[in-house]
Order: sequence, then C-alpha cells, then structure tokens
Amino acid sequence: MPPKSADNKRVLLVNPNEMQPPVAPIGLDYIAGSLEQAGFSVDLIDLCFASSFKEALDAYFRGHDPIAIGVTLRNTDDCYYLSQAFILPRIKEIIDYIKVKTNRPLILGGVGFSVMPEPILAYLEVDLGIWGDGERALPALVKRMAAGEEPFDIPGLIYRKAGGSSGQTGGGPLASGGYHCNPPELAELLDLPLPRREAVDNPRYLREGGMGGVETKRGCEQSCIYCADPLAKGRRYRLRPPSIVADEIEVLLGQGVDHLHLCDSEFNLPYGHALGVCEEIIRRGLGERLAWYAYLSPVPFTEELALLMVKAGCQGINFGVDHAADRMLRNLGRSFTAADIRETAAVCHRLGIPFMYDLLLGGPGENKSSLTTAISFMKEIEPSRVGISAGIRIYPGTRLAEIALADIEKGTANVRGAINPAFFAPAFYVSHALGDELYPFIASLVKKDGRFFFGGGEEAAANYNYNANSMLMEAIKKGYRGAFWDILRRLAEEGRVIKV
Ligand code: B12
Repeated sequence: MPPKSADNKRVLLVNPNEMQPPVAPIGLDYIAGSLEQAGFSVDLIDLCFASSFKEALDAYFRGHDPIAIGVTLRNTDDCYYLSQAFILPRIKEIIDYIKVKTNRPLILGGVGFSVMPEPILAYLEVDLGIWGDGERALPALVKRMAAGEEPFDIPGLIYRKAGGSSGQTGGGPLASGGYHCNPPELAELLDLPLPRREAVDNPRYLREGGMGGVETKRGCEQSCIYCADPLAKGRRYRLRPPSIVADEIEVLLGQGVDHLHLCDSEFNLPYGHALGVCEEIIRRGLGERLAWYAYLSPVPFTEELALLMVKAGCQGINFGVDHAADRMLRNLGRSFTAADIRETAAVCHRLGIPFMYDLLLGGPGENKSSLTTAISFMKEIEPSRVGISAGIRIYPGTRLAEIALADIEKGTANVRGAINPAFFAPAFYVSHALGDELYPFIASLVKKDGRFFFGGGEEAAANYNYNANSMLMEAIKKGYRGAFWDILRRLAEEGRVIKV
C-alpha cells in the first residue's frame, strides 16, 4: 500500500527533557508561535509531564500524521561533576521510538543541540537540525517540505550530506556521510512577532516548577573560556525590543504566571537594554504583579539599575562571578575583579535584595590558595547564598577544551569523564594541583556554613543540582515559587522579604 500523505499543515514538537523540577521549554513556545503564524497547526508532546514516553507517542500517532517532528534539546547533560548525568542516551531511546511510529522527517534544535550539533545528529542518527534561533528557520524548512521543494539553502540548516544511510528524509542529498552546516542568519534586532506562549502549559510549569521564563536578548560578547553560550547563541548581543518583552510578560501574567526567571545568560549586558526593559515594565505597572529573578554579570551593576530592577519586580539576583581571586578570574577569561564583586554585595545589602554568587572552581591554575581566597571572600561579603560547582564541564569548541587537550598532552591535566570523541559526553576539568583533593578541601573551607550550596558537603540540603532535586520538588508542591536557589534560601530562613 502506498504511504498515505502526511498532514501538510501539521507539525509535532516534542520536549524530551524529563529533569525535575520541570523547567518550561520556552524555546518550543517561541517556535510554536512562529509556526502558527506561518499557517501550521502545532501539537506539542511534553514528555516532562508524561508517565511513559511510549504511551504518549502511541496515543498521538494513532490519530495524527504531521509533516515533520521537531525535537528540542535544551540539555545534553546536567553539567554537574558529582552526578555527570548524560541524558542523550535517553533522548536516543525517545527518538528511536518516534522513528518506529513515523517515517516523517525529524528536525533537532535547541541550545544544548546548538553547542555541538553535528556529533548530536550523528549520535541520534537524525538527518536535519537547525543551529540557533528556530523562529524563522523552522517554518521556512517545513514550508519547503510541504511544497515538496528542496530546503538546502535555509540559513542555520544542518543536513546530512549526500551518499548514504538513515533514509529518514527519503534520500536525495540528505543521506549520509558528514553534515553540511549553512551559515545562520543572526538578526541584529529580535523584532519577531509577539509569541503567544500558548503551546507550552506555562501555568502547569508554574505549579510544578515554581516559575515561567522569558528572554530579553540572545547572544554573548564575553570571552569566558568555558562557556557554551556564544557557541549556541552567537557572539553578538541581539536585543528584543523592551515593548515586546513587556507584552510577553503581560501574556504570561494573563495566564496567571507571575513568577519568572529571565532566560538571558547575563541580563545586565548590555546595560542600556536592561535599563530599558525595567523601565518598560515599570511604565506599565507590571512590577507590583510580578516576581522575577535573573542571572547578572557583576559589571556593570549600579544602584541605579538595582533600584529599577526591584521596582520592576525583581526578587533576587544570581551573579555568575565564577571566582573571587583576581588571578583565577583572569584565567577564566572574566573582565572584572574581586573589588567589583565586593561592590555588588554592597549595593544589594544597601537595598535589601537577596543575591547569590555562582562559583566555578577547579579551573586552570586553581590551587589551595585560590580556593581559600574564594571561599573566605564569600564569607566576608555575606551574599544570601553561594552556589559551588567544582570541576568545569568542557564543551567542544571552547578555549577550555583547547587548554584541556594541551594539558593532557603535557600530562598536567585532570580531565574526568569522556575525553573522546571531542568531549561529547560529560567531561570535567579539574586543576592538576588539586585532583582528588578538590572536594574535601572545599568542604574543609565551607565547613557547615548553610549559605553555601555545595554537593560535596555533609549536608544533604547542600545539593546544588537542579536535576532530580527532591527538596525543591517538595517545596514547590507546598506552594513555594521563584528561582530555585531562592526557594532553597527561604526554606532555610523563613520570613525574610524584600523591602525597597
Ligand atoms: C535560564 C536558564 C536556566 C534557568 C531556567 C529558568 C526558566 N524558567 O526557564 C534555571 C536556573 C532553572 C536552569 C536550570 C538548569 N540548567 Co539552565 N540555562 C538557562 C539559560 C541561561 C537559558 C535557557 C533558555 O530558556 N533560553 C531561551 C530559549 C528561548 O532558547 P532555546 O531553548 O535555545 O530556544 C531557541 C533555539 O535553541 C531554538 N530551538 C529550541 N528548540 C528547538 C527545537 C527545534 C526543532 C528547532 C528547529 C529549534 C529550536 O529556537 C528557540 C528560539 O529561537 C541556558 C543558556 C542559554 N543562553 O540558553 C542555560 C542552559 C540551558 N542550562 C543548562 C543546564 C546544565 C541546566 C541544569 C541541568 C543545571 C543543573 N544541573 O541544575 C538545570 C536543568 C533544569 C531543567 N529542569 O531542565 C545548560 C545546558 C547545557 C547542556 N549542554 O546540556 C545551559 C545551556 C547553560 C550552560 N551550561 O551552558 N537553567
């Protein structure tokens, strides 16, 4: 029997991220909106809430035959040294099962995917992916598929080159060998239409995950040696107009989603954009109805910005400082100093803003002296919380990957995990001077200071991994809302509120 033709106007999106507490796949919400605007009906299977992925897929494919299936890969692993949970094998099970249910083309995308797209396509045996933004490229690709036209010039498209195997796309140039990557079209200003935010069940993510998310820009111009963000989002800031960000917040508020985490890697870069977003939220009077959290760089951070953020509803700041020893900050490619970090603490203390510092310890050049500096500096400037990640995930394509390979050659590296092929599965850099002493030594410095989230400590409560974090899941069930670190903080010290 000839295969029946697919529903040319229907696209299925799948979220295979099963980590708990759940974090909304806002990337899928954005691309579902743009597919709808392009005239497609969009179905979403959110496996985060499914008891069995097979049952969910069976039920769907009994009644539908979409023209294509888009799968988002936000995470490839939990990037956490102590657990090193690699979720691509599980995602492969899901993808393999989708292939059992349909022979329509699969398309991969998402931030985790965009960090190392070709090895992921090869591992999952998929022919098509889109690097970076999906809003324009995915509808363009699916339109071509619906019209029976070749899609090979679409910006950002990655496709299997001619010559062979998986056959999912029905032959033609998409057949085997290596992959071809089209250069992406990175629009300078993200003036995309307002996302409707209706595909993902954002109210459920609020109930079960404590918050929703919204993005104010994409890309990063910093040079941190370990970071995958520029690889996955581009090396230039691309801004969303503050009016669109505020419109989107109003859409979420209309759904009852009043706790948000900004999905920018560092909200205050560029500085003027952060001011503009806060001003627009305040101008519309949304600050009183909203509680939000953000990642920030310690520089540029001023009392002017902090006041605006609080007026706009900010309830807490997570500064990705990485370290507090100037030598290590330089080694990690950071452009600020310990004095700048001290200034952020002074501003937050003056305004009563809960704030946390994220430390990334064990990198190139780390030793006992720099660890001692970092921990004692934190204790001295008294942030509300300090998150410690020790052992740094090495992503292919970063400066850290080059340093790790050179150190392996010299015999001076401690790389834990899978080095080959090219740091695909989790691999972590641990400074040669520390090796196995990294965790015990940090534990001896932190002692029983409850402000530190440190998985190597004696306290179970110190677990600083948001994957399979049962304490957080319990708290959210009981009604706690907000950033995970702030929920954990409030659990420890009930009753503190922000006063402006
Ligand atoms: C904000 C954030 C958080 C917040 C989330 C808050 C919230 N309410 O959303 C918090 C702090 C909770 C968090 C937690 C974690 N996070 Co986080 N997080 C981020 C961050 C900064 C933004 C994610 C985001 O929403 N981006 C905005 C959306 C719109 O972008 P997007 O998903 O990429 O989607 C776009 C494109 O990729 C594309 N696209 C997306 N899907 C698809 C699908 C198809 C088919 C196509 C064609 C295109 C496409 O189109 C979209 C629109 O253009 C990213 C880094 C980054 N800059 O993205 C890290 C990041 C995703 N997190 C990461 C990690 C590791 C985690 C944790 C596992 C950490 C931990 N151990 O606790 C947990 C996991 C939680 C969970 N349950 O999944 C890593 C993942 C790396 C990897 N390779 O796996 C990242 C990349 C940071 C890093 N280390 O580099 N995170």
